Amino acid sequence: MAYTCKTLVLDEILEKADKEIPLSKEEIVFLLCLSDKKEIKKVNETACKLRKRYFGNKIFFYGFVYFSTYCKNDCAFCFYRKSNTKTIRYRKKAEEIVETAKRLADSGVHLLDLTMGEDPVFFSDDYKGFEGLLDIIRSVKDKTGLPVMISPGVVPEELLRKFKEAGVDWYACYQETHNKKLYEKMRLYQSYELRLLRKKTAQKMGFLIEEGILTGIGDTSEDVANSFEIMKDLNADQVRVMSFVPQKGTPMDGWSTPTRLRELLIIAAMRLVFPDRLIPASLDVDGLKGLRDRLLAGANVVTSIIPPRAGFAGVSQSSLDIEEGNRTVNGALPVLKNCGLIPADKIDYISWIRKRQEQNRI
Ligand code: SAM
Ligand code: MD0
Ligand code: SF4
Repeated sequence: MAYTCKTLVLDEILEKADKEIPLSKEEIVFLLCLSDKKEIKKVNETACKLRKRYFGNKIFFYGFVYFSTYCKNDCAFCFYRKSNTKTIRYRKKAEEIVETAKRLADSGVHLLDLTMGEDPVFFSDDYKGFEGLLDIIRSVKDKTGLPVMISPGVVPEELLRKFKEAGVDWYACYQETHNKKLYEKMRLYQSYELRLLRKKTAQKMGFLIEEGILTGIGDTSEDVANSFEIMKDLNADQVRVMSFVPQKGTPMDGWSTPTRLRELLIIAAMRLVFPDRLIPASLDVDGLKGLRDRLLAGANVVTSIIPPRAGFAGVSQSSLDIEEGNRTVNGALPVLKNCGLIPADKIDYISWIRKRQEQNRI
C-alpha cells in the first residue's frame, strides 16, 4: 500500500506517542511530511518529553576512532570506497589507536567506537589481521575502562565471538536502508540478508546492537517508516539516521544533500517510536553547528567526537571541525547547556548498558 501525506490529527498522534501506544506506518509518514514550524515544534517537544522520561536531562558522548580507512567494498555513497582515488587512506598503528582512545577517555566520553573500512589486510588470509585488533581492544579496555563499540563491517561469527571475549559491548553495522532495491544500489555487491543476520547473531551472543539509515539516498517516507518497523523487530538498542553528504570521487558526488529538516523529523519520529533507546546526534554531518537542532529533536548521544592533532578522520565529513577542536566534549558542552541538558556520568552509561544487556537476556 502506498501512503500519502494525509491529513491526520497531529495532536492525536502526539498523545498516542506520549502514552507510548505504537504509531502506525501511516502516522509516521504523516509526521515525516510536516512542514509547519509550529507543528514541528510540537513534535520536538513530545520527543524531548519522552527522552526526559527515560534519560532525564543527561546526554552521552561517544569517541570515534576510525583506525583504518582501507576498504574492499565499493558503497556508492562512501568517500572510502575502494575505487575512490581521491580519498584519504591510512591504517593506524596499535600505539596510536590506544593513545587516541586514552585521550578521548580523559576528555570525558562514555564509549569508544572503534571503526574500520573492510580493510583487505584484516579480511584476507582467513581474517588473521584481526588478531592484532583483538590485542588493541584488550589494551583499550585496560587503559580506559570504557565500554567499546566495534564497527568492522560484516565479519564472520567466530570473529564476533572473539570480539565478545575481548570485552566488546556493542556491534554497529548499518543497513542504510531496508528497501532492498535501494540497498543494492548503495551497498554494491553486498548481501542485504547477511548484513541483517550478523546483527541478529551478535545480539544472540550478548552484544548490544546499533542499526542505522541514511536519508537523501532516494529513500521515501514509506521506506523510513518500514525501517522503523524492522528496527523494532530487530530490537536494536541504538538507532540512528544520518543525512547523506555527497563525496568527491564517488558516483554520488553530483547528488545534493537533503534538507536538514528531513533528518531532524526522522530523529524526532524515532524518539516517539523508540522512547527508551539511544539515538545519536552525529557531529559527522554538520559538525558542532548542527548539534543543537539534533538534541532539540530528541537525540541523546553525541557521536563522532574526534580529538584534534591525532590524524584521525570522520566519515561523511572527513575533516570538518576536527582540527578546530570543535568535535570534542568541551566543544559540545555549551550547546548542551543552552538546551538545558548536561553530560551523563560514566556510571549512568554503564548502568544503562548493563540494564539493557540484562533485558535482552530475558
Ligand atoms: N565499514 C563499516 C561499515 O560500512 O559498516 C564501518 C564504517 S562506518 C565508517 C560507515 C557509516 O558511515 C555508514 O554505515 C554510513 O551510515 C555512514 N556514511 C558513510 N558515507 C556517508 C556519507 N557520504 N554521508 C553520510 N553518511 C555516510
Ligand atoms: C558517527 N562517524 O557516529 C561516526 C560513524 C560508526 N559506528 C559511526 C558513522 O557519526
Ligand atoms: Fe567500506 Fe563501510 Fe565505506 Fe562501505 S561504508 S565503502 S563498507 S567503509
